[in-house]
Amino acid sequence: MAEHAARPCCLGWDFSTQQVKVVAVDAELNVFYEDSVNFDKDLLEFGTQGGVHVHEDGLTVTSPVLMWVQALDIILERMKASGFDFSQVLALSGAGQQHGSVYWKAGASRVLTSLSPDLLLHKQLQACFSIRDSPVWMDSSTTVQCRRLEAAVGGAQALSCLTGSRAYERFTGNQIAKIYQQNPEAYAHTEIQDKVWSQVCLHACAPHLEEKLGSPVPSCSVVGAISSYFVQRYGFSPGCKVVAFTGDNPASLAGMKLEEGDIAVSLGTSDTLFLWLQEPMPALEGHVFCNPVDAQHYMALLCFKNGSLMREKIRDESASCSWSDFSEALRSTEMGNGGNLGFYFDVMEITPEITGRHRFSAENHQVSAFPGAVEIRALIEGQFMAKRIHAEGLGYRVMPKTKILATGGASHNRDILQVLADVFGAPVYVTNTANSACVGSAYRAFHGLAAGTDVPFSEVVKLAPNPRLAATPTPGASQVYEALLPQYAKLEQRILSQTQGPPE
Ligand code: XUL
Repeated sequence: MAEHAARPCCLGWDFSTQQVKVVAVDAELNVFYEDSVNFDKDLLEFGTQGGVHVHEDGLTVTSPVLMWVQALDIILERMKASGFDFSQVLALSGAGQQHGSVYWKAGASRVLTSLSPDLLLHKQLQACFSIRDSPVWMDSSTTVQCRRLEAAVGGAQALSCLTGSRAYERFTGNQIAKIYQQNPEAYAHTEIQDKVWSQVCLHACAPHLEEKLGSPVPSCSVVGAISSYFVQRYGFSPGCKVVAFTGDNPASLAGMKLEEGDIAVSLGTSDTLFLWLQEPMPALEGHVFCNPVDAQHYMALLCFKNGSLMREKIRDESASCSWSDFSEALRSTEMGNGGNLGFYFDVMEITPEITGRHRFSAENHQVSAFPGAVEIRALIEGQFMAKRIHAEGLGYRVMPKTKILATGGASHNRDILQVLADVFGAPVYVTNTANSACVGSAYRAFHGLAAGTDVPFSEVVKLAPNPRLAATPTPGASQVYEALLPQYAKLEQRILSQTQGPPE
């Protein structure tokens, strides 16, 4: 099509749980093409729900690896049919759902170097995988392997110091350990490409694992030129560069243009925090990952399960099911809520592992109820204080240039964002992140092109749309919350010690 013609661009791919998505971004950083294939709707023959198969044990969750390959075929064929000019693609990069793993069978690299451009990929890669149902991030079947891994490295905190996270069922090391233990033949026939890993973790997972992995590279590395298969079948230029792919969370951080000291807060069904970290302090909660746009730094991820779920419940109970009454309650109560603090976890929280509702008066006495407006402010202040406390627990510090980027359903509520700005003492911006992993991958492709010249990522994405300012801290907010934050942290510890047995 005419508008696709003759525009030098980069492609960003996102292989997510429910779909594969692509965007094309031009040199002015405008997205001018996007498409997606939804696994449940467009690839009915695989019979997935939400892109996955939940097995009978309720713990094992996998996706057919060939479904992902076929989705790539479908998108590329559609792009070709629409007249997309692949010869203009300077570079591409991408992201995948984190922790999903693919097991190339010994000999697959030979097949990959001799692909016929006359056939679709999924026809040629049928026999190339030693495991056809790939474990994905929703899998929680590897508790045994998790405990073994922690024991092998000297405990959960030791593992976190080594890798950035204690053992989690969905993480790939434990998934590989399970495959080795339950299906040694498939493991033996697996070849995995180049990375370098912690020796003690490698040995704790499975033997000869390092041979199947290779050395990790900075995320902006060009890992090679595109395969001749894509050049011949789709008309990519042979010089089109492939920039290292990353996880969907790091790719979103890039897509949101997070910078040093920034924090992204996604206010959805559950709330998620991405932090830019300089000096991480790995802990028993949250995850520290490599930073996808600055190899010297890190990023962290924290998940809070009781997000909109709780906000909606309290809205129904204390604000007559009305968001405008909910907002009015926030406006009519003061910062700090007169010292009243609340913890609202109707489902077992992840960060921290607490359940139930716990309310405390200014004198630290546990009380069973608050007046409606106090309840609403206690919920919102409590949710944001918890975020700040747990972010700081991982080494995060608010800096004078800190921006908070808010996304997700609750980011449309200005009064909620005002509390966020006040609790963190930093301005809050809103941004559209519908495509952030995909767009972030295209930005990272541009960064990969520029990386040889040491241009920082922030310079590469200078022209990309900026987030919109939504709230700035109220004068006096920092004094209020500096006094209240230690109080909240202390009460959280008190609840934890009352609701949990002695530590293992
Ligand atoms: C992060 C995680 C999920 C997946 C979603 O650790 O498991 O956010 O990355 O695709």
